[in-house]
Amino acid sequence: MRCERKTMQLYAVTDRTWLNGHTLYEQVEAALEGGATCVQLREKNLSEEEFRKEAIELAGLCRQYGVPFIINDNLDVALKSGADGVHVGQDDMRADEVRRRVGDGMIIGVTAHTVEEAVEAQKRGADYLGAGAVFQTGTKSNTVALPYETLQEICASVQIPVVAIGGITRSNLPSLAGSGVSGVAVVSAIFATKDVRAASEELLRLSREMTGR
Ligand code: 3NM
Repeated sequence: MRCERKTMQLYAVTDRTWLNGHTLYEQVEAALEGGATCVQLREKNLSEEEFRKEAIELAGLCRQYGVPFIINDNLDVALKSGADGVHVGQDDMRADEVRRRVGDGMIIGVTAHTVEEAVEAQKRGADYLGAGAVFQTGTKSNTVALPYETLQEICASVQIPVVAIGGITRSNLPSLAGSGVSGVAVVSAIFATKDVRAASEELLRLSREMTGR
């Protein structure tokens, strides 16, 4: 398996909205120090050149910590930066097309909102699924609200790990217990905090309790 369940335990997804005077590199390093088990670089407004430069730096950082580094959506950047994988949404390229482009070694993550999308993504070669939005979030617009039961059904319908995303905080994280998710993917509950390292430590502890690992 290209993606182990424990890799999904605390998946930190970047967002430069909340840099708070720090660089993204510093923030990601703090998240890694706090125990993030996977990092995704999610950039919606950078030029290709800046995106690639940032990706190369962060790929090196994550390698030092032995943590997989995933690029959101941009295959070229993923391939040119030495990233470990790429994450695509339902409106992006299909997993089998991505696989043809990136080869066998890379992790492919796919966002799924329904059982059908989940099963299809697994069939097409996805290594893990992101399922959300499990709670209301202001971080991403147009998210689809995913009831707990649907999350449970998605987890039961595939063999690959499923990571929950969307609006996850330290207070609502425990309520994901029993859903079958392998962990949580988090943007603001890590990066919008003053102490990114402490937030990651706390979320990792809660995520482990939630999955019983
Ligand atoms: N994808 P926060 S929700 C990037 O539902 C992303 O697919 C989502 O940010 C989905 O942890 C989301 O701050 C944003 O709520 C998650």
